[in-house]
Amino acid sequence: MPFTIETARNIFPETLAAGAVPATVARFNQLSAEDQLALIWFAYLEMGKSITIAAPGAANMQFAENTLNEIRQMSFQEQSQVMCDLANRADTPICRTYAIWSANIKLGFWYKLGEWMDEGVVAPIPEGYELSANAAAVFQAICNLESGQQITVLRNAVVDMGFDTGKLGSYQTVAEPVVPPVIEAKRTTVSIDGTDNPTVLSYMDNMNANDFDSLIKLFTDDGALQPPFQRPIIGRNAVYKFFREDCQNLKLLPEKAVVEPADDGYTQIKVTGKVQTPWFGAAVGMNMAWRFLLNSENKIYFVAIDLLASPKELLNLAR
Ligand code: 45D
Repeated sequence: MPFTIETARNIFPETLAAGAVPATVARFNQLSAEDQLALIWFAYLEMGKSITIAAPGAANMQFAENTLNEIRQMSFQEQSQVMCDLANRADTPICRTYAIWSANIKLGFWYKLGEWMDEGVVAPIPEGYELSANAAAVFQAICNLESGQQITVLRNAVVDMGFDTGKLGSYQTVAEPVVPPVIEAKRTTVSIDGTDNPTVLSYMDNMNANDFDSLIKLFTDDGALQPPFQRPIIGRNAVYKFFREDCQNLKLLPEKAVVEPADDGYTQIKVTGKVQTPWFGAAVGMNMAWRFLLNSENKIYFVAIDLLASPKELLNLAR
């Protein structure tokens, strides 16, 4: 039987993803807005002791600037209300504006608010704020995660805030401008222990070079990409849009792979290795797997990207 996207999702079923991430985010989302904000504040301070986050570039901040300035002018009480509204996914103009921003713009927005909270320009978490027992337990759970999982919890918490885009009707997303691809002379090439499949190697090299036009040509028209903890993004156009909006300046560091034939002349390849985000650079290496399903013409029909449960999983190349 030929593959469908749904059956393709099950290749390499032994792959153990970091289930602690969605579980922690679900517990976080049950908390009151006040607890959520205080908890992220404490988690952010705690994390800041060991890793620093890179300041977002100007190109990244320009779209959030008006909203940030609007918030800056408000009283402390109004500012706290805006932050609670975001956590509550309320229907307000700011929550609607926020909802259509790319993940990086949302993160840059909070980065700035965090800075302003620190400087006393934006309402701080009240001195002596005590987390509820549940919130304290979630905070502890976050502290116990490895750093790659911690930053994913924070990112997912931020991305989930704001008005629900599902209730917006038709809308256009707002994302930072696409940077030009790295020039030929400055490109790097990966090598992977266990495969020299040209499609897989080009996937890594093109992503590292921000060359999304070349990257997308590696996919079939109906091909799909499944980001960590998400449903697959299906079809060349949608995947291309995702690359341009959410995948700039990543660093993929694949290490090992296993290759095996699948039905209908397809080939399945599992690669494990590290990924760095521009927000934290080399300070955080996320343990990742790529599960590729390539058709007989060596085009990508499906690739899933998983955040792994532990470093031990990097060695799990079971078929
Ligand atoms: O609420 O092959 C305050 C794909 C308190 C593509 C705050 C990929 C109040 C294909 C502190 C102010 C993309 C899938 C908040 C590969 C409050 C592919 C602020 C994978 C919120 C490999 C909090 C890429 C702040 C991956 C400022 C896995 C928090 C990328 C900031 C992963 C948190 C990237 C930040 C990750 C988190 C980035 C900046 C996990 C960034 C995380």
